[in-house]
Amino acid sequence: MKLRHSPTSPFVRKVSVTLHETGQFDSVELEMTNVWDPDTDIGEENPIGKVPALIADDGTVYVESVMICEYLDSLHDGPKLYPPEGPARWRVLRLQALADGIIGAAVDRVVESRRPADKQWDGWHERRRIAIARTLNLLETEAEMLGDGVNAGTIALGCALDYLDFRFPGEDWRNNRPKLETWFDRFSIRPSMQATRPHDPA
Ligand SMILES: N[C@@H](CCC(=O)N[C@@H](CS)C(=O)NCC(=O)O)C(=O)O
Repeated sequence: MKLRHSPTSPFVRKVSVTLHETGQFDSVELEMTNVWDPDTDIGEENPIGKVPALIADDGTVYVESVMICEYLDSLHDGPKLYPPEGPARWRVLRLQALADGIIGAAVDRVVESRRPADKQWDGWHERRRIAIARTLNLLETEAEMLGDGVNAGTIALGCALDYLDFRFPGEDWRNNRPKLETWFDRFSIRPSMQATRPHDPA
């Protein structure tokens, strides 16, 4: 398998953490991809033009991080990151959706901030910033239920919070969210999280 990869993308990171947690990291070749490079060939494999994209051994291209993570979870025999059914499944999918919402809004802010100043729209920035804050406030009220386990939802949340630290270090999400902070401190020491910390390419 091959993963079109970027060391800064939180969507890619969810896939990388999933690969580590399911013991499959060594079976995947990473292909560094700068989707913003005008000469990128990402569109030849992923017509949507985004990372992550997973190219399976039979040549099938899987796109969208949620689908790639669940596909990878189907390929191993260990404890599943996606519960197969019932309330546990909906809890995990809901957390994954909320965390992906944070990631999407944060990535939008980063992309917007790179436009020429006269093309940026402050109201749009603010809309995304408020959406992130509201979602974090909700998750603070639920943080004690996150537990110490690893699943697709907690992976997405861990990647979301670390991405906020990476891209918005001056806007500490921890303020007034002590339960989320405590959860994150425990989750982020997992080897899968340590091995995949976001960094700008050299
Ligand atoms: N919903 C997609 C989002 C992926 C995404 O937006 N990736 C960014 C990098 S963080 C990207 O490739 N952007 C290129 C573009 O928007 O053209 C997923 O979950 O995989």
